[in-house]
Amino acid sequence: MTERPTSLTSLQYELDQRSSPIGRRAFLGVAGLGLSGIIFGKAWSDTLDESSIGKKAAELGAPIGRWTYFTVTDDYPSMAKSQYQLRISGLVDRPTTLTYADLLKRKPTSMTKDFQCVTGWRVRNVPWTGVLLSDLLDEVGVQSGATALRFTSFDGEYTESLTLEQARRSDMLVAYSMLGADITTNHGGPVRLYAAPMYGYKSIKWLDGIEVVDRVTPGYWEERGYDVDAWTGRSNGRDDEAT
Ligand SMILES: Nc1nc2c(c(=O)[nH]1)N[C@H]1C(S)=C(S)[C@@H](COP(=O)(O)O)O[C@H]1N2
Ligand SMILES: [Mo]
Repeated sequence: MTERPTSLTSLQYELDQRSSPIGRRAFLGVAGLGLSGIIFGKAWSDTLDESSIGKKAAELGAPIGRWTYFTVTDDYPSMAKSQYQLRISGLVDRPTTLTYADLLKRKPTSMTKDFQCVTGWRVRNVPWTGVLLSDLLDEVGVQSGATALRFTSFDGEYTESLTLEQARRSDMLVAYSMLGADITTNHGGPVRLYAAPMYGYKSIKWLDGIEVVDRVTPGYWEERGYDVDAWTGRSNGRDDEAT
């Protein structure tokens, strides 16, 4: 298997050995997937909450709150802003391809919210800026019969989904800035999704396509056992505070 979060630190790896999210169903879902299966597939330990992760991190002398980059391919695909294109297709009145410059011309929306991975780490108060998904949907005109979105990544592997209702929320962002700067390659730049109320796996990196479709197609991790509706604190058997 080629799936592996290549930059996973040894700390994160050790923590994830103890702190993966969910129960048997997902465990079975990820079994046999190689390293990513190991990392995402261990049973959740009740004794390891966020603060004990912090304590463990301190014991190991490693920084916590440090962001862990993920990829399911062998690398972090890099793309110049000048080359970037976002294709919006499917059940829309006006199929559209937007460049990076086109996105910057649209009304910006900013929000500051936590980022929570389903494996347990959380980064607080992250500033994000981009274009609201709902603004883009209004622009292209969603046709009747559409119920969901399917997202693709230019890493060639990762996919995600949202229902149309979820996508129209005011905290679903096609983001080009995070932490006060352009989104870096490792974090999924130049453009990624930030699905604020959901676990990090919904926030697809290196976003290159949004297809409006008539049914939900489970995304990469969802095919491997994670919940399709990924609400923080009320999915995947977890009880984190909401993001
Ligand atoms: N294309 C792509 N998007 C992805 C992932 C990935 O491996 N590939 N990992 C997901 C998961 S599980 C999380 S927690 C976040 C991590 O974002 P980061 O790498 O910027 O920390 O990205 C999500 N989006
Ligand atoms: Mo994650």
